[in-house]
Amino acid sequence: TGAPRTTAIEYITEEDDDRQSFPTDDYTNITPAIISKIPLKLHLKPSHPLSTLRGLIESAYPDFTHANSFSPLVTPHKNFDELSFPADHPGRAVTDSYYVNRNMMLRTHTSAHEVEMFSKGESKWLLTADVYRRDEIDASHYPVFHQVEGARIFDANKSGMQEVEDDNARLSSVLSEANILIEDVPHISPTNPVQPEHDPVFSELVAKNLKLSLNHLMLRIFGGVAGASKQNPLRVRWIEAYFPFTSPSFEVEVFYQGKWLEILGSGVVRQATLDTSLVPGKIGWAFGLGLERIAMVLFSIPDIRLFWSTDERFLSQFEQGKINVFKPYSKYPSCFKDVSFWVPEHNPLHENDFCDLVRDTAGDLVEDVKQIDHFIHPKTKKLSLCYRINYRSMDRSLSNEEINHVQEQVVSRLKEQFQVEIR
Ligand code: FA5
Ligand code: MG
Repeated sequence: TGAPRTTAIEYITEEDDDRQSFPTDDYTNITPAIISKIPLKLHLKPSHPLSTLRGLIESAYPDFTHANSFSPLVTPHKNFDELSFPADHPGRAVTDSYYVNRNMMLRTHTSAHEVEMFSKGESKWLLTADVYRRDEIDASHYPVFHQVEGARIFDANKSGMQEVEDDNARLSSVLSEANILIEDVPHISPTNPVQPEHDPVFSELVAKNLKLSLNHLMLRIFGGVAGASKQNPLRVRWIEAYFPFTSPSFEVEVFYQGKWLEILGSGVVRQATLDTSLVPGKIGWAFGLGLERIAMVLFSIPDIRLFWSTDERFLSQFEQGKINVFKPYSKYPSCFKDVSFWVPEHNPLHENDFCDLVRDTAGDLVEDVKQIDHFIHPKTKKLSLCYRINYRSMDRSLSNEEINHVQEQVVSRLKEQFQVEIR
């Protein structure tokens, strides 16, 4: 894309003032707007809803190691290869992930740290962190969000499996008393197979432990606020899924406020991951859960940008450890601007490139971006696109002048970086 090719990228590392810089190359697509999010660590900000939710999840796993200060800069090897992603997986593309350069990227999921954690000898752990994905712009998508990864491994032998069975008995008895209704799928099936390296009996026991453990977590998170009762139990639905680094794999959805809400991905850890971690003779599970979507429904937060607000009218409403309903202070008027242009044949423009340019120019003043027109000129075969950018501040009224100015900057950067011809 249009990022500078020669200057180094600087960012502030975990050890506060320690600046690191990286050379850029043809993969570089990280923008200043994204770099500015790295030091914010909302999951650790006291009283922030994301921090409260992290704490609530950690309290459900008191005997697990809790890690939450891993740097988001990882190698593509760590984010993808260590987790058995194929070489041609779409997630690797510069259109989908943020690269500092060919050898360094922003993690797209917390699974990037699985091998690191297992290699340290950790057998029960949670890891919370910010993750980065290039995506569309609307009320539920933001290029930075937060995940909690959880994992547990056991000895793949008789005594390890006894440990699993004991834990399963304990969790089953807790759940049998609770107002929870679970729609299950088989632990193993032809479309969600046991790994060839695994004893199917062990794999089933571990998958069952994963499900019991997460059903218990859903009860911890939603049981209180959902006001579950015998007549109106909390509904949790298990679905077969696919991830390159687990098999069998599952997704979990929770029925909340009349809708099924996707909560997490999970599964029995691929043996290749444990082999790479140099922990032989183990079998276990992992899950990865997104914090924002859960926090939006728990705290009634209507727009994902609000998590990044520095407005006291937002921040002062929350208290660490407490789940309360957010009261919107005001909804300011929105204003949209359209931009239409011809895309040059030699320089195709991906929708995520356009969204990043808008995000980098307008920051959180942009509420959503939609493509409203797309056509190919019958004679010249040239592609024409029209995007509608919806501007709205969450904190104040915007003047027409201010929005026009931002829009002019969007247009001029578009011309400069992508050589488009404005219509
Ligand atoms: C993953 O990221 C896997 N690493 C999860 C996993 C871990 C599977 C361990 C197996 C074992 P996925 O892309 O589906 O999977 O994201 C996991 C969760 O993150 C989703 O269920 C959702 O809650 C959240 N999530 C994903 N994309 C977004 C987004 N753009 N905005 C907010 N939350 C998101
Ligand atoms: Mg998913």
